[in-house]
This record gives sequence, C-alpha cells and structure tokens, in this order.
Amino acid sequence: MTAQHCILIGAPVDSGKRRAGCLMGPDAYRTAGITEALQGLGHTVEDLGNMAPDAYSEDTNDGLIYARNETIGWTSRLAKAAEEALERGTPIFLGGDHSLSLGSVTGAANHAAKAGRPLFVLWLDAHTDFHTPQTTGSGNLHGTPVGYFTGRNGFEGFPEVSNPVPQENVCMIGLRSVDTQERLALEDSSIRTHDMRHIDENGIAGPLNRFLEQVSQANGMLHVSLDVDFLDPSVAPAVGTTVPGGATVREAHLVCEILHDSALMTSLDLVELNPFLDERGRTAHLMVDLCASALGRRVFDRPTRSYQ
Ligand code: NNH
Ligand code: MN
Ligand code: MN
Ligand code: MN
Repeated sequence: MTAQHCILIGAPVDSGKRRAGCLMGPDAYRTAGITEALQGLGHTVEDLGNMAPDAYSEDTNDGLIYARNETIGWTSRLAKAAEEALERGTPIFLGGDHSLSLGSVTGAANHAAKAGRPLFVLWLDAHTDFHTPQTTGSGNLHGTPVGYFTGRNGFEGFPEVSNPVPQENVCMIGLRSVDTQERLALEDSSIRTHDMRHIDENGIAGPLNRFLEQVSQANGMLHVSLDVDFLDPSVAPAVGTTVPGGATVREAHLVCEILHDSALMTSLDLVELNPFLDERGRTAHLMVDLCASALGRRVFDRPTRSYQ
C-alpha cells in the first residue's frame, strides 16, 4: 500500500440546517482516534485544526434560506483549504454538515482544472442534495451542494463556480429520500443515481466499480463525500436526518475497501455527524473505521471494537 500524506481539515460547519450539533463533529472524529487510525496504516497525518469561515455579514434569517451568508463564508474558506491541501496530500474534511461540500468540492475542482485532470465525485448519501436556493423547500443549504458544484443557476451571492463538475462525472449511491424538485432536475440530468432498491437487487459493488472504471479511464481525480445518513440509522444514529433502510456496516466498508483498492480517491468529506445525537461514540467510531478502510485497513487487520 502506498503511504499517503493525510491532511485533516476541521470544518465545524453548522450553518447548513437549523438543528445544531455538527460543529462538534471534528473533535468527535479526533476523540474517536482518526489520526491514530491513519498513522497505524502507515500514513503521515497533518491536522490543520479547525477552520473558521471567511468574514461574512450577519444573517437575518428572515427569509426561507437559513444562514446564507455564513455558508458563503465557509464556502470560500473551504474551497481555498481544499485547493491548498491537494497540492501536498490527501485532504480529509472533518465535518460539519454537508454544506461544507459547496467549498470542498469546488476547491477540488479548481485544483483538478489546474492539474489538467477531470474531477469525479462519489456521493454516498440517503439524499441527492441537488437543490438550489430557488428549489429548496426546507431552506437548508446542506441540501444544495451537488446543485452548486455542478453549476446550477440560483446561487446568487455565492462564490462563482469557475470549474463546475460535469454531471456525467457524478455518481450517487444510497439514495432513499429525494424531493420532487430534485427528482425532476435529476431526471433531466446525466448524474448517475443508485437508490437503495438498486443496491438491494444488484449489490453495491457493481455500480461503484463501473464508476471507478470511468474515473480510471479518464485519469480523473476523485472526491468522495460520505454523509452519515448513507448508513442505516440503526448503526449510525448520530445524524439529524435519519432515513431508515440505509447501507449496512458491511456495504459501507465494502465501498471503502473497493475505493482503497482502486487507488483513485484524492479527497474525502466526512459529513453530517452530530455527536450530540450519538450513543457512546458509536457513529463517530464507525465513520473513523470507514475512513480507515478507504485508506487501506483490511478485514484481517481490524481492531476489535464493540458497537453495543
Ligand atoms: N432534501 C432535504 C432538504 O433539502 C433533506 C436534505 N438533508 C440531508 N441531505 N441530510 O443529505 O432539506
Ligand atoms: Mn447530504
Ligand atoms: Mn443525507
Ligand atoms: Mn488510497
């Protein structure tokens, strides 16, 4: 296994929805031993600590959209962080809610454009997060990152998306909660969507391997965005938006193990962990274990860990 330089970027973003708690995510991952897990695999780890958003004007929250300006501040800050970290290693964003991916993915796209390579995105989530500020019903911007980084209209006031990720380069796995406005826009797009029924009937490896083949053929960079609610809430309760019928522990590990074997992943988001809702740290530990699988931990070297 090739040793990597892992750059942990604490992104305590809590502006993407109204329920608070994701700001505790980065420290929960540290407490659950993310640095030690990655070092134990032979990687070097640099923890940049927790970022703060760029200066923003205070939000009034009198309209539908919640904490728009704060999210804009995070977007520009995290895009820079992604771009800088990709020069030196493998950035791992410790979220923070999923609105952090407005920044992490657009920053990765800017880096890929400079490197003359296409960027691909693997979206592991119960939700498609394909809204724009014009189509969202909830006003929660954690439901918009895919809309933003693929260059949809309706993000007035947000940093310009200089290098939108082509729809053909986006693959979503784990879907089971899609709003009507998102579904209509997705049906009109070339984004690859795999819902849980598809996984139930065909398994999770097939669609993933087909996507990775495409990334490899194109000599692409690959950003992976892992939302806690990709997992079934019975194994990952620490998330504000639980949706029953999610990925099992083994399905999620298999995705991460295949990702590692592909050697294609160049950046990673761990998002939506709300430690306030966790049970004895089990969700934080599971997310750290999945991150370790994506960076080379194998079934036969797993530390003994009880999730009970
Ligand atoms: N689609 C819903 C919304 O826009 C839910 C989004 N929530 C998420 N996304 N947790 O991953 O509000
Ligand atoms: Mn999400
Ligand atoms: Mn989700
Ligand atoms: Mn790897």
